[in-house]
Amino acid sequence: MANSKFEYVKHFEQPDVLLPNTWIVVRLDGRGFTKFANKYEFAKPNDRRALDLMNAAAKAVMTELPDITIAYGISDEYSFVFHKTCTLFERRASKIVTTIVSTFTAYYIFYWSTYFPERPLSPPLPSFDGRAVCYPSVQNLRDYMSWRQADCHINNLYNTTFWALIQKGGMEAPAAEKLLSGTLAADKNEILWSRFGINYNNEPEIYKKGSVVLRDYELVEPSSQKTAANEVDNIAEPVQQSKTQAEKEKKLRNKAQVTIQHLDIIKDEFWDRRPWLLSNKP
Ligand code: DGT
Ligand code: MG
Ligand code: MG
Ligand code: MG
Ligand code: MG
Repeated sequence: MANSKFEYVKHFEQPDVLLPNTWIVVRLDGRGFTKFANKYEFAKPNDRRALDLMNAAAKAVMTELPDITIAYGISDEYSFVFHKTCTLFERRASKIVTTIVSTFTAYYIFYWSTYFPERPLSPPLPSFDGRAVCYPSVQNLRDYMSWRQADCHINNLYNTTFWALIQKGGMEAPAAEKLLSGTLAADKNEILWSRFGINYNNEPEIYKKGSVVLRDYELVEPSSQKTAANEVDNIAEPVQQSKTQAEKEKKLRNKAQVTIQHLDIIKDEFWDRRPWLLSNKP
């Protein structure tokens, strides 16, 4: 059948395929959540309900999209990682990003009443922006994940100290800000301990480390994975999986429960114990 005379408009669509053989990270972030958090009176500096809601939405996204290898969330943001061999939507950036962001937003709103039963949502409703970035090496990907977790730590230590000075110390915000300006981590730990008897190490892991969402497979003993390469600064390129290993992993992945944990993802141990996360797939 002849094409309609209108069909030429299709040629205006531009390809947006993400670079092959690279790790894809989709990061979403709440739009205007400073205002949103005030509207719904989120606890400061951390609202456990708000974080649990973010985690519930991320878990739902991971369950619906088995291509996602791992996800990491802090504050109003979440990063979703796709293996470098992933071929979801032919790696078209806009399809991947919009699917993740709309699925996440839909579940955020769906689960809202579970976590905030006494505060019904009213417009403007929560929304999220999203972007996809390609990382060519395991080192780059791990540095990305480390960057987000380091941010979590830096922000949380600052915010915990800042709000202790205000809520427990009766300080005004500008004075607290001035006191903290130029301080190092050790200074903030000292302020928390000497003024408020707070040992930062005992703060909840979810606040200090953020949230890792992953499929719960059998863990590898830490010692059996230790190689000389892991002990130097550079992260070794991971091992190649055989075809049977890859098939076995796929089966496990489809059966595995998605779990949320609050672990150190900067150190090697996390990745060494879960070699399937970064291994080369045939
Ligand atoms: P954006 O992303 O450019 O549209 O603007 P915002 O306002 O979302 O800024 P962003 O994403 O840099 O920072 C996240 C904001 O969300 C930050 O102002 C604090 C707020 N927020 C996130 N989690 C919590 C929480 O647990 N408690 C409170 N009180 N606020 C939170
Ligand atoms: Mg932002
Ligand atoms: Mg935001
Ligand atoms: Mg943010
Ligand atoms: Mg369609």
